[in-house]
Amino acid sequence: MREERLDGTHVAVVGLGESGAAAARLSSAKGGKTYVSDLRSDAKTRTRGDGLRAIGVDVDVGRHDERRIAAADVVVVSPGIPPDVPLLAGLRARSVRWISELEFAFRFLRAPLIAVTGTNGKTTTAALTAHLMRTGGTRVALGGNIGARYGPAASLLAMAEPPPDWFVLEVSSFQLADVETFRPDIGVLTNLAPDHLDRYETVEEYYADKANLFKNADRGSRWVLPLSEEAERLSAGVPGERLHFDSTGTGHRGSYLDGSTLTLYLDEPRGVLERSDVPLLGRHNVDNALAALLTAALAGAGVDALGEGLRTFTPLPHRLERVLEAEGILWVNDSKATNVAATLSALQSLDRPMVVLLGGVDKGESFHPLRSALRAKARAAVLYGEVAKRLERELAGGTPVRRVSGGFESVVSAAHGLAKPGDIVLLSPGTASFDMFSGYEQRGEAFVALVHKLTGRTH
Ligand code: UMA
Repeated sequence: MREERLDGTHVAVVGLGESGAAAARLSSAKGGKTYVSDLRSDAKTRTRGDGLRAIGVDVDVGRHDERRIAAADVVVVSPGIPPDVPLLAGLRARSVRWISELEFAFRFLRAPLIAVTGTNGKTTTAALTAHLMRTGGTRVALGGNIGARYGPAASLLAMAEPPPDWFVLEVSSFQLADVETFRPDIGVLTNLAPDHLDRYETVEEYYADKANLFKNADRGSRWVLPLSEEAERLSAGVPGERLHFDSTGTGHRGSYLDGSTLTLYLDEPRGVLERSDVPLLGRHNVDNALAALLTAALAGAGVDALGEGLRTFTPLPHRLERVLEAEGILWVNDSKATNVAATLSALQSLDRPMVVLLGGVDKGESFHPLRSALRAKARAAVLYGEVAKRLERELAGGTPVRRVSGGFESVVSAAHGLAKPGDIVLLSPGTASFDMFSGYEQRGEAFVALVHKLTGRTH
């Protein structure tokens, strides 16, 4: 049910991160009696709390008032809070139901919605879809899980005045976990692979949350799906129109590569753009582009706008980002690859000999799955950081490796020394960066700066 106002309704928001703060703002703007709490009491959380108090929200930092939360009419839980924390266990014991911030925001969205989920490629697909639609003249509000750098949390978007023509939301499994009425007009599933196994006990549980994308499907729903067994299984029997994107098959309704042409097939096949004119590296990005163009077409974008939008899209940093080409060597920043699956996907999707930079924190994940792809594609791997010794043991006997201790500059410079004209130097570390950096963004930025320095190019 779509809501207009919350006057007199007691709303308790759990968590005061981006999404909790956004939900509290939305609740307050709609007249709800709003209470928000967070176990953290660091300066950032306190400052956020002060900002909300100023608009009349009750705020607790450093504690949750469980009885007060249990007594609220609506309880909104932030996505990063695992279901087994004491507060949620307590609420469950009292038979209190809660909803995700996504569900809460959805109830106030006053324009059609595209929701993009999947294990990888969500951010690129959501951002590209929004860009293609804007190129066609549609007013689009982009946000959700995508992160503050690219768009606000769903609850802030829901406050947009006047509302846009379309909302495009990136949605995570955590946000889909506690939805009730959530129903996108167009739902996009990029792909499915195991992930977040620190939160879910089994892959099935993770997929089950993803399947909530389809929970309120009806005959008017439209689905943009990959041609994969898992996606078919997850969406089996779901009502609505189903269209597929696939870079390997051809001829199905949806989108595909016809030779080297990205092709849209709704009423009849229409060539949209040559692969070489799409400024995105890597094969998996062809799938992301096919998903985005199909979605934007379903939302009304014409073939000319799709071609123009694909050509003019600025790739997002840290995701197979082309840094520069110098001395015949192409430098690629894939710092967002913080797990082995992401690195594997990068290796598989590039087609030149490579020197690969691997390393960072030891998260305990096995690196064995990288061995054959490295052997097939990599001239050498440069290993660094806390996990370097284990990497060296697990990759022994395959691709030549060089373990580098010392700062990141020596790591990048070792890669430079090993690369030959025609090669790619790929930073796709396969793990987190916290032993040397504040996060993957800082790691990627350091890489880009060092590449410019080493090649003598201005940044
Ligand atoms: N907390 C409590 N009590 C507890 C446990 C936690 O109060 O018992 C508090 C924490 O101290 C924290 C808050 O609850 O302050 C939880 O915040 P959060 O982790 O939900 O983070 P937000 O800042 O609200 O950011 C979230 C998404 N983060 C996660 O899902 C982990 C952001 O996605 C998203 O951009 C933002 O909402 C806006 O929608 C980030 C992400 O990494 C980018 N997502 C994951 C991914 O893409 O893989 C799912």
